[in-house]
Amino acid sequence: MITLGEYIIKNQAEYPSASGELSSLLSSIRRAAKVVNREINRAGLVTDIIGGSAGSENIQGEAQQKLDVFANDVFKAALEARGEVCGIASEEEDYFVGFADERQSNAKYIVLMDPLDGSSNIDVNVSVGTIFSIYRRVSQPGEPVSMEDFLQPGVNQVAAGYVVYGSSTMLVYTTGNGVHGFTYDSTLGSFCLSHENIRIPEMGNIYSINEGNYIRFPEGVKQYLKFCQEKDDASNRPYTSRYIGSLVSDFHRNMLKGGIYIYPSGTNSPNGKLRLLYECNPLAFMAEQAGGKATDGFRRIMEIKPTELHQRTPYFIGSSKMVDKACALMTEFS
Ligand code: AHM
Ligand code: MG
Repeated sequence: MITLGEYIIKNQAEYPSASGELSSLLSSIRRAAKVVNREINRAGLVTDIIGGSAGSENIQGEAQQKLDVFANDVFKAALEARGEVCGIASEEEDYFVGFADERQSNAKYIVLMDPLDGSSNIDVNVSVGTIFSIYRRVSQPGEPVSMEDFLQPGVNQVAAGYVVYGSSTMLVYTTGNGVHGFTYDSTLGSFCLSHENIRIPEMGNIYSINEGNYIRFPEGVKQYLKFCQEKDDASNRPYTSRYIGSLVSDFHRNMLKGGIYIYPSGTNSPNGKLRLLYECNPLAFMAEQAGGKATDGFRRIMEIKPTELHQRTPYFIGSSKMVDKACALMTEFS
C-alpha cells in the first residue's frame, strides 16, 4: 500500500530539479483535509457547534455555514504555516489574502480554493468537497501578491485537486501528469493510493443537471436534454439522470463512470452559478488530464482569461464525446 505522503515523495524523486515546495504544499492540503474530514464526520453530533448556518453571507450573497468558515480557516492556516504559498483566494473571502512574512512573500505559489463546496448539503448528510487550484505567481518574489497573480487562465495551473467527503473520503489530484486518487483510511490516519491514473470514459450514459431550471435554459441545453432522453438502442439512450447538487461528488462519479455535468447560463445569473477560478478551472484541469473536456458551451474553460476573482461561467464537463455533442447543439441553436 502506498500512502499519499509516500507517493508525493516518490514523484518528487523522479524530478531531481524540483525544489520540493509543491510537494510540501500538497502535504499541507492533505493535513488540512484530515482536520476538515474529522469535523464533517461529527457534524450531526454537535450541530450547535459546527452544524448549520454561521449567520453570515459571503461576498456573493450566499449564506455561510459554520463549516464553510471552519474549513476556510483550516485550509488558510495550513497554507500559511509552511511558507510555500504567498497568497490565497477563496470562495469564502471577499478579496485575495497575501501572506506577509519574509518567507511567505518570497514563496512562488498561490492557491485558489473552495474550502467546502456543496456545504448546504451537510445538514442532510450528503457528500461535500474541497476544491483547490495551484499556480506559480506572476509577480516577483518579495513583492506583495497582486490581483494579477490570481487572474491567470486555467492553462497556467501547476496542480489542482479535490477532496470528496463522501461514503469514504478521497483526495484526488493532478500535477499535470495524470489524475490520481487516494482513499482515506481512518484507522491509519492516511490517504492510501486507490485510483492511480484515472481515465474518464470517452462516452458515458449519465447526465447531471438541475432540471428544475429547465424553463430558463438556453435552447442548446434543452435540445441536448431531449437527445439524452430519446430512445436509441445503438447509443444506449435514454441516458440516466443523476444530480447530487454537490459539484465534487457529481464530477467524481461522472469521472469514474462516464458522464456529463452541466450548469448552464440562464439560471440564477446570466453566467450560471459556478465560479471559474476555484470551481471550474481545477476540475477542468483534472477532466483534461483524465481524457475528458470542460467548456462553457463554446470555449475551452482553461483558456478563458479571468477578469474577476469571483467570476462565474456556464459549465459543461465530463466525457469528451458527450461534451462535444452538447457543444455542437449549443452552437447549432445559438
Ligand atoms: P456552493 O459553492 O455555494 O456550495 O455552490 C456550488 C454548488 C455545487 O456544488 C453544486 O453543483 C451546485 O451548487 C448546485 O446548485 P443548484 O442547487 O442550483 O443546482
Ligand atoms: Mg462552491
